[in-house]
Amino acid sequence: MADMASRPQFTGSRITRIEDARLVSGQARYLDDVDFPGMLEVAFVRSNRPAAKITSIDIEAAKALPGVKAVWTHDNCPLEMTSAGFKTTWYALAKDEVRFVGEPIVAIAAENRYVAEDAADLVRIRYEEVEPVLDVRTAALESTRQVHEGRSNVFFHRERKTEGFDDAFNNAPHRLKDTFTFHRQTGAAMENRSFAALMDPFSGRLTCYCGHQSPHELRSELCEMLGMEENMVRVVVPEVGGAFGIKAAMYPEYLVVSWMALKLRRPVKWVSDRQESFLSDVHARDGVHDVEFAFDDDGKIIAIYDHMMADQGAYAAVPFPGSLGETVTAANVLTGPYTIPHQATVIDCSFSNKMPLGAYRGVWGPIASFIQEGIVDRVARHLGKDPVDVRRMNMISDADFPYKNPSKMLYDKGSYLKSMEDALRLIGYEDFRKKQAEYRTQGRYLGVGISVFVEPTASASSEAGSVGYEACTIRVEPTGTVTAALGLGPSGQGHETTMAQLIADQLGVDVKDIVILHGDTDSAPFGGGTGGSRSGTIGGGAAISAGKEMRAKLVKLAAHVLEAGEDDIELQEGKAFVAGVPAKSLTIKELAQIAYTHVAKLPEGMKPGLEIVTRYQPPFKVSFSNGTHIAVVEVHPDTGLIETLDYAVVNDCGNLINPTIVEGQIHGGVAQGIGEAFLEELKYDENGQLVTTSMQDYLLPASVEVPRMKIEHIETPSASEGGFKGMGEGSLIAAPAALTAAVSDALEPFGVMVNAMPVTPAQVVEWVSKGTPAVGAD
Ligand code: SMO
Repeated sequence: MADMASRPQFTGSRITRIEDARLVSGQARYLDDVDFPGMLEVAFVRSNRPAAKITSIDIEAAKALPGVKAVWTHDNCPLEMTSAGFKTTWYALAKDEVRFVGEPIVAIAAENRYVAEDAADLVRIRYEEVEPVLDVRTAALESTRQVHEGRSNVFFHRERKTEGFDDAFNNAPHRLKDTFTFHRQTGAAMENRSFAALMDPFSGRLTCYCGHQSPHELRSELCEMLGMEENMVRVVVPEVGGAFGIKAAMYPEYLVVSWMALKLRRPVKWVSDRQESFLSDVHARDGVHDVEFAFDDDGKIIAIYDHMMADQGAYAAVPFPGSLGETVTAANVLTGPYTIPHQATVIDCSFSNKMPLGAYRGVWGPIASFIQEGIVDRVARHLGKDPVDVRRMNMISDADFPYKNPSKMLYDKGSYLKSMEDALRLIGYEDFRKKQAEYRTQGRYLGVGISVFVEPTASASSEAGSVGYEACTIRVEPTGTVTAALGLGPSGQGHETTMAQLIADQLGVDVKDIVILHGDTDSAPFGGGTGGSRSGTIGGGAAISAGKEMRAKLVKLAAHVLEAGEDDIELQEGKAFVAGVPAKSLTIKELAQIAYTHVAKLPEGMKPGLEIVTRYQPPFKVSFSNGTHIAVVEVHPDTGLIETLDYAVVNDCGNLINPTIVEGQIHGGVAQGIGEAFLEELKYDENGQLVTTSMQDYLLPASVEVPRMKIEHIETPSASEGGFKGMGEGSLIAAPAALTAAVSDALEPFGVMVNAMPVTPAQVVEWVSKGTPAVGAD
C-alpha cells in the first residue's frame, strides 16, 4: 500500500479556511442567536463590595415585578463549585459572605432581559463590610485578614533549588536584582461569555449551550455539580467569538442557568454584558517576581533566583486556578532558550478580594519571557555588550538536544539559534544599529527588542485537556462523503479546515467533501478539548490516526472488490484504484454503497459500515515550539507615545498543517502582545472596585497599533503523528518581552529598563523627565 501520507496534497498547503464563508457572511450561530419559544432571560445581582458579610437580601419587590418568573438566592439555588485540590468552595450564588466585586448573589429569570434588569434594580442587599485584601505582598502577611476565615491567604507554597545553587550564585563575579511586576488582564473576547439551557420534558435530558473550549469537560463539571448523569446532559458549543483561555473555565452562572432550566422547565439564557464580562470572566497574570541573577565577566549567566508571588483572587477557579499556571509553569521554563545551569524558585500563591485568576492565552509565558529576556538585556547593559552577543553565548545549541533545563523539562529538538539569526536578518539588525545612533543625534529614540521563546505545547494535561489524548470519529457516509467529529472546542482557529486537510490526505478525497463536527457531546467522541496549544498536535494526531484506520478499511475493501493486492491500491481524487491501472477503480461512493448496502460483497470477516473512532496520545509529555520575535519601536519622549515600526517573527512549530492559519495565529498573538505590553490593564482601586469595566478603560490594540509583520517558518518536526508542535500561544508568549525590550533599548540614554507592563505614555513621560539623556535631547 503506497503511503498517502508521504505525499500529501492538502497538509502543508495554504487552503482557504472552510469556516470563513459562514463567519464573514453573518451566517454563523453564536450563543446569543440560540433562541427557543418561551425562553427566559437571566440577570444577576452582583456584589458591589469586595469583602463583606451579607446581613440581609430583600427580593420581594423584584419578585412582584410583572414578567419576573423567578428570583433566586443561595437558599433556593444551593449549588457550588468546589476545587478539590485547593479546598475552596465558590457558591454559585453567594452564601452569607462576598469576596469580590462582581460575585453573583441573586439570579433573576424574566420574560426578557429588560424586565430581569429592572427587577435586579429592586433587590436590596445589606452588607457588613470587612477590610479587603488587595495586594499580593500584603496578603501574605500574618497580620492581614484571612480571605477565607481559618486558613492562610497563601494557599500554595513551593521551593525548588538546583543542586549547588548557593555556591554558584554566591561565587559569581556579578549579581543583579530587580522586581518584575505583572498586571491583571483578561481574554477580552469579542463575544461575551454566555450560557443557555433547555430541558426536554419528555426525556428529562438537559441541553446546555455555551461558548466553551472543552465541551466534554464542561459536561463532566455540570454533571458533577448538578448531580446528573452524563447521558442526561448534552453540551453544545455554537460558534465562539474568541475564548483565549477564559472560556475553558467553569463559572457560577452556568450552574444557575442550568438549574433554572431544570426547575422552571423553561429554556433559559444568560448573555453577559461587557461590564459583567470584565467583572466575572477569569482574570490572568497579576504577580510580582523578586528576581536575582548571577553571571560572569563574559556575560554567561550562571544562576537565577525568582520569588514568584501570584494573586489568585477570591477562589481557586475550576478547573484551573490561574495563579498556579502563571507561576509553576513559569518556573518550569524560566531559563527559556538559554543554558543557565542554576535556578531557585520560591512560589507563593495567595487569595485576595478580587476576581479569581484562570487561564489567558500564554499562561505563564509572557511572564517567563519578560523575566528571562529582561535578565539577558540587563546583563548586556551591565557589561556594555551587544544583547545579541549575550544571547548567542547563552543559547542552547544543536549539540545540546535533547536538552534538559534546570527544572528537568526535556526540550525536544528546536531551532533556537537559527530562529534568532534569521529574525536578525529579517529586521536588518546591523543596519538598524547604525540608523539608531544617527537618529539619537537628532533627538529621536528608536529601539530594538529581541525575544527568543520556548513554548511548551500539547501537554498531556492543560486547562482544557485534562486527558492526554484527543479523539476523532470518521464516518464515510453511504454517498461517499466524509463526516468527522472531534472533541475539540475551536474559537476561530480554523480546526474545520486543518482537520479536514489531514483527513483528506489520508482518504484521498477533497477537503470540500469533508464535514468536521465539533463541540457537541452527542456527536463528538469524548476528548480533552482546546487549550494549552494542543489541538493541532493532539487533535491533528487523532485526525491522522482515524484517517489511517479508515484508509486501511477502504483499501482492504477495494482490493477485495477489484481483485488486487492491498499493496497495489491507491486512494486519490475520491477513488480507489490499482496502481498503474487507473481504469481499474471504484469511487469512494461505490465502496461506501458496498459497505452499507450491498454487504454480501464485503470480504470475509469485514463488518458492514464505514465508521471508526480512535484516540491519539502523543509519545511525549510536552513538545517545545520555539522562535524569535524582534520588535522595533520609536518612543516619542514629549508625548510618551510608542509606535511599533517594524516586527519580525521566525517561528518553528514543527511541520505546518496550514501556513496561512499559523500566520493568523501569529498576527493575533502579536496584537495581543501589543495589548499586554502597552495598553491592557484591569485595575482595582484602593477600595477593591474594578475601575476598568468598559472598552474605554480596558484598552485593546486596534489595527493602527499593529504593524505589518515579516514572518518566516522553520520546521523542526516533533515526534508526534504528523510532526506537529503546538503554536497557539507562542506569539503572545514572545511579543510583550520583545516590545518592552525595544522600549528599554530606545530609552537607554535615560537609563530606562522596563520592569512592569503596560508601558503607558504617562510612564514614558515620567521616565524621560527624570532621566538624563546622554545625547541629542531636545
Ligand atoms: S490559555 Mo488556554 O486556552 O491555552
